[in-house]
Amino acid sequence: MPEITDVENEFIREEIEEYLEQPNEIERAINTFSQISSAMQEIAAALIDGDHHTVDQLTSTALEEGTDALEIMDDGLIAGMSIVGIKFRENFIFVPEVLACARAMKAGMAYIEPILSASGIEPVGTVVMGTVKGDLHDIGKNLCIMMLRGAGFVVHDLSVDTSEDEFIDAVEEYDADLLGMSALLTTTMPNMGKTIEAFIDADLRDDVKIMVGGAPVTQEFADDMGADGYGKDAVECVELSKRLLAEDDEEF
Ligand code: B12
Repeated sequence: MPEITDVENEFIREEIEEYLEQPNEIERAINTFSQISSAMQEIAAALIDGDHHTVDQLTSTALEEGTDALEIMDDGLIAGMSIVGIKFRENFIFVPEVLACARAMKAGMAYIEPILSASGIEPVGTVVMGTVKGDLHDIGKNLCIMMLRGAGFVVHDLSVDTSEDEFIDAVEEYDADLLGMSALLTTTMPNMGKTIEAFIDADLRDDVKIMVGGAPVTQEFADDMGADGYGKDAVECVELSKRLLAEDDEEF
């Protein structure tokens, strides 16, 4: 089992020691950061520090040196954001600090997105994606979109705070095969179910496969609200989209 001393980056070691209190979260953080390269630890540290200039520069350098875009996304950016999430939850930092971290995440993603999107594959399906009404979190949704585009899907991004009608109109306008909804707040999660009901009321439920995700969403919640699928991260989002599309083809 790795120890805190196995985490090479001093800033990250201090963050874990100072801000993480739950034993399972400490263990997970030590496990993650002891296994990732020093360059990725530096990106994560700059993200946790909310330093978008450094994230920008380190991401660009890592790509020039041949680091895989997915490795930077998972080991640098998402790993860093997991510490930010815990500090925010425990009130060690507040909205302005989290916004600085989100800005740093976007600075890194600006390099990653074109790489993941430039697969040049024939479009495999059309997806409409949005964060549900009342919810302004878009980082996870944007990661899913990036990965979906990289896998050859055409994605129409409805951004955040998306109403039921906006989802319905977009699915009809783009003749989408799939609808993906994201929610990060327990208070906005029910809006996914309400949107599904709106599709039923509009007699459009059978025209589109609906998938849901976001940190508080679970498979059980997805089943209860009548979604066709749930994915825990962006990689699962792509796998799920392919699976739902294949099921759709079998049905017709
Ligand atoms: C960044 C952040 C913010 C930023 C958002 C910036 C932005 N542009 O997105 C700001 C500062 C604006 C913010 C505001 C608020 N936030 Co906030 N925020 C976060 C934080 C720290 C990180 C979220 C994040 O980006 N995670 C990283 C991404 C990569 O992960 P992800 O979103 O889960 O996405 C992945 C998967 O879930 C999945 N996925 C996501 N969507 C989808 C969709 C589909 C279809 C599929 C298949 C998969 C999938 O794939 C993604 C990639 O792997 C979380 C903490 C946390 N642990 O989640 C709190 C958190 C979500 N926020 C919280 C709160 C309370 C708020 C505020 C109410 C705070 C306030 N008092 O104002 C406001 C609400 C604003 C609003 N109306 O939406 C709480 C929610 C608590 C709850 N029980 O609901 C959290 C959990 C923090 C906490 N523990 O207190 N926040």
